[in-house]
Amino acid sequence: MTYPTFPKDCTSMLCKHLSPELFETLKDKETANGFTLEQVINSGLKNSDSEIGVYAGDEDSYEVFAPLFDKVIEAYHGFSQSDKHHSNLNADELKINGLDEGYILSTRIRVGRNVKDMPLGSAVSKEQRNEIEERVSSALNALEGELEGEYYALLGMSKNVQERLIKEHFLFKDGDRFLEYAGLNRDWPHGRGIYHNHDKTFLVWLNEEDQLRIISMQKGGDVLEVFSRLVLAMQKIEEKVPFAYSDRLGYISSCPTNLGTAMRASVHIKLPNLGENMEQFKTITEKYFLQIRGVNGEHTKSEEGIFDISNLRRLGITEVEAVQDMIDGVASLIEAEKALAEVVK
Ligand code: ADP
Ligand code: ILO
Repeated sequence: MTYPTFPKDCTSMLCKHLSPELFETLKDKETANGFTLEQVINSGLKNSDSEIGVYAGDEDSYEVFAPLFDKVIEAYHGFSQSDKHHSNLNADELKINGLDEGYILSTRIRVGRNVKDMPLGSAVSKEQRNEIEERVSSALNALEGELEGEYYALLGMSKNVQERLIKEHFLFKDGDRFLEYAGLNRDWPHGRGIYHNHDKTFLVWLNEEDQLRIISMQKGGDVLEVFSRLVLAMQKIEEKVPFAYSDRLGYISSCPTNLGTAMRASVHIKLPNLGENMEQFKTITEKYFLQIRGVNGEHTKSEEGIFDISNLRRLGITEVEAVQDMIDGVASLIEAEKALAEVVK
């Protein structure tokens, strides 16, 4: 492979950080599973509008290709090579700080997880992926109480059911082009599926970008209830299925943006006035380290003034701090929206 030509307007972290010199030092390296630089950067090369552009194939990728990944990790999370990740799941430390919960349409907190001693999704074989599905779905089907529910494999799920679950924000979409070129859609739909409890307030996605996405969600703005349910679920699942975890980087994920807590705490919220004042909107989201997504998830647009607002950083801060970023930032957005609504009255 020779040094790639990036389009002039390319702004991804891959274009920014993969210099010709760095490329030369990494181009012939591979991980213990045989994952190469070409595979790490393929999604970013094929999708020149990527924001990040790199994926890991295994935990070893973060070591072997560290000179590239560490640059991306530092730029995204503000986490340097000498930093170490820490966890804190104590819901009692969360401060609601005057958040007007009535303003929030729905709250969702998810974490990504991958199975210890298995390659990540980009490098996993079909047999390994099926084994993961079998191990994890058995553990999930044994859950009790509020978490009790059923696993539904994508293979054999009717198109109608699949589309309804996606529209209601419960299920992942298929055909994502970023995942496609990362090798994460291989053998689709084999090994993929969704588990949910009877109320659909606790869900687990299997073998999408990460091997597990553990999700707690409900209507309204009770962040504490959503967080507490997620923590219970994470702990119950980890008792049965050990996850890939590094002392330095925390939970290991396919995309470097999800390392550490692998947690994204989001609300769906109607902010029509801020939506018309993007400069003010972005000033607040930058101050509180928040990300703005559209109403149907990443790479989608806002509809009817509804936005998905979540914490941006996931590594080098604890789970409590990640959720606190979201709470404080959303409280500030709500205050700004109310003030703008008064002006246009
Ligand atoms: P992820 O959160 O796993 O990174 P996406 O951004 O693609 O992935 O979101 C997955 C789904 O979750 C989408 O349908 C999205 O609309 C939905 N979602 C995210 N946050 C919320 C929320 N607070 N309330 C309801 N649905 C949400
Ligand atoms: N590879 C895509 C998405 C990056 C961040 N989102 C995740 C982890 N789903 C890009 O580089 O824009």
